[in-house]
Amino acid sequence: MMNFLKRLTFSSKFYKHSTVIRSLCNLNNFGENDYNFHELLTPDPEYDALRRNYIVDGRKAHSVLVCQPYIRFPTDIDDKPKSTPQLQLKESISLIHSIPKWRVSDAGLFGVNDFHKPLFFSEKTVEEIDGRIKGSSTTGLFIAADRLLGKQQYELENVLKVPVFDRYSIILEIFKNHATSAEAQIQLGLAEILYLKSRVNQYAPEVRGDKYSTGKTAGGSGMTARQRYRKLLESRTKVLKKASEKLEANKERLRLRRKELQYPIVSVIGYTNSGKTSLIKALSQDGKLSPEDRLFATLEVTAHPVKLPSLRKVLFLDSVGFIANIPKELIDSFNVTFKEVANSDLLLHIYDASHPDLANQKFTVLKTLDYLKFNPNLVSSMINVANKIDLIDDSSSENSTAIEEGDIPVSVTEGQNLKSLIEKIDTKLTQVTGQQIVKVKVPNGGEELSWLHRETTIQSIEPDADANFLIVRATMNDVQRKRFVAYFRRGKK
Ligand SMILES: Nc1nc2c(ncn2[C@@H]2O[C@H](COP(=O)(O)OP(=O)(O)OP(=O)(O)O)[C@@H](O)[C@H]2O)c(=O)[nH]1
Ligand SMILES: [Mg+2]
Repeated sequence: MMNFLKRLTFSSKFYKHSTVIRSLCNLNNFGENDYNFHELLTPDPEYDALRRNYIVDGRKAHSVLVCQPYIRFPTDIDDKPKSTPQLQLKESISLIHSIPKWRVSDAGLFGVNDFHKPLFFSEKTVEEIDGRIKGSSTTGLFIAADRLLGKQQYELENVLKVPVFDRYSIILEIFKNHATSAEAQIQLGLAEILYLKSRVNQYAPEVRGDKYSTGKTAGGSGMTARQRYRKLLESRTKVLKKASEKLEANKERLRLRRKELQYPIVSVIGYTNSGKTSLIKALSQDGKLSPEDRLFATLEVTAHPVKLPSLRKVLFLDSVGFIANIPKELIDSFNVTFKEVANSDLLLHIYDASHPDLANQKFTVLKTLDYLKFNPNLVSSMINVANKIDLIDDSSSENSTAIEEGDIPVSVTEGQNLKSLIEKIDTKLTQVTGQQIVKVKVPNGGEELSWLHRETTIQSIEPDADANFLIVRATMNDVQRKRFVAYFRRGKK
């Protein structure tokens, strides 16, 4: 297996453009030299205080009681596959474990009739939660609903005397811990502001004043706390939007240069923790990639070169995973990342075939692609990869039957079936790009070679048995192939 993988990766022996490609691959280096993104992202003490008060105080390690709400008597019939409250609770616990130093002190399911009560839960349930907090080491409460109303959060914190988090704020905190590049930080910053705006509007910060006032600029400004916070958020939004536009422009430049060089882009997408980074690491042998058993380990887009069996060179893009029940604002904030993925030649959808909530995860991925308005042709040509088959022990189990015909079953960690997958990618790329690797024998140092250099992407050049000739493999579409034949075989026209 290792030999097979080694053959797929770049061999510098006859690989002319490798330096160019490597520099093109470094997507995080998107012009930071000519535009100081990091200066824009320098911490602002007042903003940080606001963030800590209204989202999560990331400086504190918390022991968290995870409350998974579920509707007792659901009435709406939709086409969504039914996840169970137990599975949702499991995912909520994983979210907490994805924040460094946080742990789960207690967890449970709590039935509700709707999500609109002033304290979110009934008074009786709040009493029960209060008892569980007092009887444990709990320092924070995670109500695993997409989003709480500001007032609900405020009232609950008043009664229970611990900070209360919703799903949106917990995901923001996980992102914050993984956002190392300017790309991730800009997009996360925009997602945070949307959350903070709704909090500031709903909460009446004046009321929270004593507990949450940042103190510093209150005196003498003549503004209420709410006005001050709004102003702060508006000015930060402007700065981040400008940075985001610059980021998008740089990405577009990078995309056009790649297009010129005719390197097809294969984006690996899928539910968080399904094995996207692991797969790209296995195919590219890129030692810098580090898969982790955490949700949202990867946030920004990174590109990784791979040479396929046809000797075609492609770039694999790794990026952020999808998750169910995520507020739309959070997806919208990552539009630069998703735009880049949407501009791929081919999508590889990798799913964890051993996961008990598989149907729901697959549904979430398709729904998200739909929401992001991905080109239907791109979605219909997507290759589905059923990963982690090493964890399915019974071939008649529900999960194993959920692998649909045409999906490629693999185990990335065991290196199982990756050869079939890579061959399928190669064939599919020929279909979707119309480009083929054409092998031609040309005179050494002749005009044909210059033409190929100028008009096509040369994949490799090897000496022929006859020293007067070279064997060249070049990527060409149909038009280029016909022009080459017309130009050199039938006389120059
Ligand atoms: N058993 C098993 N585990 C796997 C396999 N592929 C990946 N994993 C594990 O699954 C976990 C998640 O892998 P990643 O590659 O980080 O997943 P990801 O989709 O990039 O996750 P995010 O970036 O967080 O969205 C890691 O602990 C991997 O070791 C597989 O084929 N079998
Ligand atoms: Mg990853």
